[in-house]
Amino acid sequence: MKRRLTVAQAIVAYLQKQYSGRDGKEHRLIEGVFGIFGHGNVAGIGQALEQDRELKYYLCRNEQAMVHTAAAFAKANFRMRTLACTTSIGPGATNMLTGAATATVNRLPVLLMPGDIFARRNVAPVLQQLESGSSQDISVNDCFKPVSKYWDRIQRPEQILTALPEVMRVLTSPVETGAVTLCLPQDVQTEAYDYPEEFFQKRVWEIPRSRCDAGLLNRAAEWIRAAKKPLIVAGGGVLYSEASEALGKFAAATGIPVCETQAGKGALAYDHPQEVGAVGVTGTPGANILAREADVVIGIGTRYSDFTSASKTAFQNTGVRFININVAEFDAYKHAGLALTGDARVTLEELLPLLAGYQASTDYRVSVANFRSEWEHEVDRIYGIRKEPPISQGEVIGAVNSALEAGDTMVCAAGSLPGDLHKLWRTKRPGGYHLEYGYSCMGYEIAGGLGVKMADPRREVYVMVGDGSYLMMAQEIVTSIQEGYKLNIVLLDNHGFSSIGGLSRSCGNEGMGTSYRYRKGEKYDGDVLPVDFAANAASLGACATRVSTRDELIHALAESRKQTRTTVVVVETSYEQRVPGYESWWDVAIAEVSELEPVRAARKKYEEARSKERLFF
Ligand SMILES: Cc1ncc(C[n+]2csc(CCOP(=O)(O)OP(=O)(O)O)c2C)c(N)n1
Ligand SMILES: [Mg+2]
Repeated sequence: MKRRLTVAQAIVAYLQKQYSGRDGKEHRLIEGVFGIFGHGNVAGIGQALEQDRELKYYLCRNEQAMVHTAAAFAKANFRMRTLACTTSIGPGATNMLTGAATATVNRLPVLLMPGDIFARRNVAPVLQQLESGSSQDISVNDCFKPVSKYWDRIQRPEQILTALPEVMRVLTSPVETGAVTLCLPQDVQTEAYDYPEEFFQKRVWEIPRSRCDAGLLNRAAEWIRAAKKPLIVAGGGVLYSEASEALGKFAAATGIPVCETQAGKGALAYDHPQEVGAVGVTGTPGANILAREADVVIGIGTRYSDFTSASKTAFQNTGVRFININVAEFDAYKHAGLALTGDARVTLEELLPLLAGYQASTDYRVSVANFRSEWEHEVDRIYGIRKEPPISQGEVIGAVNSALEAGDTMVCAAGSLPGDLHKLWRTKRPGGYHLEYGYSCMGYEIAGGLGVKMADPRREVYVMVGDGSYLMMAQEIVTSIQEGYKLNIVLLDNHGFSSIGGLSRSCGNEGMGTSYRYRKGEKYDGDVLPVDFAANAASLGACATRVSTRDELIHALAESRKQTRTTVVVVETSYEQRVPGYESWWDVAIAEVSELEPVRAARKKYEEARSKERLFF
């Protein structure tokens, strides 16, 4: 039996039959398709989506944003489901590049289908075509190659018979996943072919729980038994493997403390007795002191970014050894680790019996408990700051944290918020803390919040966004209103880039280009720019309020929760009052020579700090 369809119709028919499966549960893998139409897709994929409504179509405002929405949707679904994205050729396509990089860096599955120039070629150059004198086999879509985990261009209708299964394999591979780009020349999209009927039957892509080598597992148990100061670093892989319960049991049974990366935060609830909070550049004092002294570090589902490793200065014990549980061999071997290549949940479940009778020493467990209670006091102190307006960011975080119920999710991505949230946020359940900090992409916040809401519309989603990020990409408020996916957006207006301003000053400079003030001669030293964020949000259709005191903020958050459409609470916050760093450092290279004394002083300190960077062999 054959079905005569266009390439676009066949893709749409195929995608709706693809499922992911794990632990006996099945999920429709591609929940729907976001897209903006142009001549490169309207008559192809657009036509197919319009005639076959099984695969739901969503309109967004910006192609970069829809990729963030898809990635956030996938992250909130622990990578069991995702969304596809269709664009026209040229700028519509390349607008997705930043989103693709964000998804790939964060190891999140997204399916991108940019339109492409005519395969037939005779009408070239078509509108928006990049020409090349050295090859006709080139288009702007070639830019997606380095940011995609799979990249293909369909030149003939029958090619999708072999391309689409590869697309699905990569999307559902816990090791390989990331952005998958399928370039669709605009003429090929509309060409018909007799596709075999079986191609459109339901297919379930089982996401395996791969098991680690038994010998290596035994060796890991020996290393842990011999350890005096073991420490677990929980990364995003713990969440994607849905291994929180297994980790909680492992930590409770062994007494080994657990610290968390940005992607791993929420792996354990903040009140779990072994949970010592954020580690690395934006870590808590306890976690960072434990990391500095640890003799065995058990990294679970972490890629050891510089924020986690404090630019390779976090682990200072001369004899430190790493045991890395990771589904990706690539990550498992990092830091010369004993590579337990396998799924986090089953590996923890199989490792625990090998540690029967083992407990971290009483002294060690007491010090963990002390670090925990000291940190709780510090969070209370920062949440409890009562600054005159403009109020402090720490207070705002405290107020928002109290406004959330257990099932809700907080979303953020860039600026000074991620570091403060990593330290201060009290996460109640896995998935409750959603930070895009692999790419820390300004503009992810609202678009990402939409994806999180779509993943489970029953929950309240709180988006925390700086004024800089908001100005970069706020337009998906319109999409949230059109689709009826309500977001609670909290906009922290500190009139500029407090994060980069602080960084600039710590490097001996004066924070050039980081404040939203009028130009006065050479500098932006004038009055604050009169940007009215509440009016801006209201003009997009949101329910917007402006507050200045903490009490007003708490009231506005309560009101916002009751609303059925997207709300934006704008709160002015202090540019200067910052949450400090604790026991850590980040390598941002400082000018080796300068006319400015503060830069020379910063360089001197930098060289001292850098001497602590380690290589592991
Ligand atoms: C797309 C993008 N461009 C630039 C940066 C570099 N960057 C990181 S934070 C930041 C400023 C963010 O400003 P805002 O959202 O107001 O947060 P604040 O620093 O004030 O907390 C910049 C420019 C980035 N992370 N992403
Ligand atoms: Mg700001």
